[in-house]
Amino acid sequence: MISDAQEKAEIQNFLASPGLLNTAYVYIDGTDAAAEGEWKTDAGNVMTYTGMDNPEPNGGTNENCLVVSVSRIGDHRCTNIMSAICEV
Ligand SMILES: [Ca+2]
Ligand SMILES: [Ca+2]
Repeated sequence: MISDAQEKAEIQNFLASPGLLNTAYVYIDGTDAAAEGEWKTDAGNVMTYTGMDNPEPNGGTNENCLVVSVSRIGDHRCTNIMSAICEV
């Protein structure tokens, strides 16, 4: 879960690292599949910060997974996601 703008920037900087997935969308543990517009982590915790960039979220009930790329956080179709990023 991304907690704030600083963590968002750190993750986007990481994705921009040479040799990494710098054009891909990566799943970051958030979904509004259960209730449209109510973003929760996979563990069920309500997210107070998602870091989404205008015009996201824009997928309604068709896009229920939170993804990050080097330039944007937004909702995305859960079926299109190739990779995930994990916090340890
Ligand atoms: Ca949605
Ligand atoms: Ca979207």
